[in-house]
Amino acid sequence: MIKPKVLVIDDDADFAELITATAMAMDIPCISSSNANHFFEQLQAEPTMIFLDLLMPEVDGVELLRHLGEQRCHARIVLVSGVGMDIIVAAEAMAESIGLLVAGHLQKPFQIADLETILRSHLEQHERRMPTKTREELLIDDADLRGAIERDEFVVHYQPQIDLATDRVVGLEALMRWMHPRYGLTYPDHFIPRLESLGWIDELGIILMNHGFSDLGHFADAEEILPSLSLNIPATSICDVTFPDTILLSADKFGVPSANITIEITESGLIEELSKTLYVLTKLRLRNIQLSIDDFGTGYSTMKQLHLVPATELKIDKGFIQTMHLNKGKQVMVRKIIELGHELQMRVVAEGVETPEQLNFLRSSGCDIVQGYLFCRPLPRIELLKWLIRYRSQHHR
Ligand code: G
Ligand code: G
Ligand code: MN
Repeated sequence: MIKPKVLVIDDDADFAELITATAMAMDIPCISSSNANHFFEQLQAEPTMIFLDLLMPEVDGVELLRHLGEQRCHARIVLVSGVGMDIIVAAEAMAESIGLLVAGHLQKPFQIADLETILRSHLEQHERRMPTKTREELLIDDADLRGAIERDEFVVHYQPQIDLATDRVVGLEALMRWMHPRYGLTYPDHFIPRLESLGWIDELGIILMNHGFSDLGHFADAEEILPSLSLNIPATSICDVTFPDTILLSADKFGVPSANITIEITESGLIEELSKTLYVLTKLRLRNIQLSIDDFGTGYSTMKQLHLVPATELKIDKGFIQTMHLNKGKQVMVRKIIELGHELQMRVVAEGVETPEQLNFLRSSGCDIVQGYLFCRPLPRIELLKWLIRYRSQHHR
């Protein structure tokens, strides 16, 4: 029996067959179910994508979503339905609110091309993350993590940020990976939460700074202007009053001007800890370190809190960018976030840009800077250097 990667649940045999056949033609093993029992049996095979019909005579799709949420299903979900767009959007929001990953939707009758696009994005997602296993499969114990810090098994990958006005690379986001002795390249979701709960995340921050600042010098040679380096720092580290001195010392050691450093803090972390972090944030800004509100749009900041944060940059969460073609409401949000950022004198960065359509929309909406797989994946230093040289020769002769 094949182990399905894609699972379809739809009472309409024609649609189920269409999705199955299209997936199989793309070499993606796929199985369909028309009833809930069979569907949950197939779920044991841990498919990576699920096409789910919202409206079926016996079970309703929202009920199935709730079960998937309870089972902590990791598959990316695509809602398929003939119901109105407003209902699909509400169902998507509901799925996301219970921790499911929504990859998009298909409104019946849909174009085969749209189905293929979703399936292709699924393939790419998996090629990219192939070395990584699911959270349950990776057994990382605390001693491994301690050893990783001591042996410096961490590597930093960099993803370019492009200024839409000039097409130049103006920034690089540093993203940590762990070269695990047994599992190979391991992504942050497998070790950051653990490091945070062990209280070792500040040590990772220092490793990140030292790698990042030392590498930045190499990138300077490939670019006329020194790009800025964006570092993801958890709000808990920003509560530490010694943080500004730590980062300035490290920057100084590697000759990195403070104006070329951007600290990214997630919107939710920032707002929860605002009273504790304002001291450090103000201190960083006084020394001209840039401050970015990451994953903007996913937290719950109010205008009152937002205008107090001395941020220089707003980073629109990739969740908005990646689904905005499906959702007029998200397009409005993106445009309004850009306006809001500009009104508050911040530059606005969009992350997770994957398609030319997304890029065009962002350009016409006045977004300043873009970042995403459309341009470049996060890459190791040497690979990024090659990319920068190629990009420059293509864009700025
Ligand atoms: O590529 P990606 O899987 O790297 O990153 C996943 C998440 O991990 C992102 O939300 C990013 O903010 C976070 N992350 C990446 N690198 C670091 C890091 O060095 N420190 C912290 N605290 N978070 C990081
Ligand atoms: O820190 P933050 O949560 O913003 O982390 C950015 C995350 O987004 C990293 O995990 C990075 O690898 C990922 N990423 C960067 N560009 C893209 C993209 O175009 N598509 C997707 N799906 N993820 C991206
Ligand atoms: Mn980030």
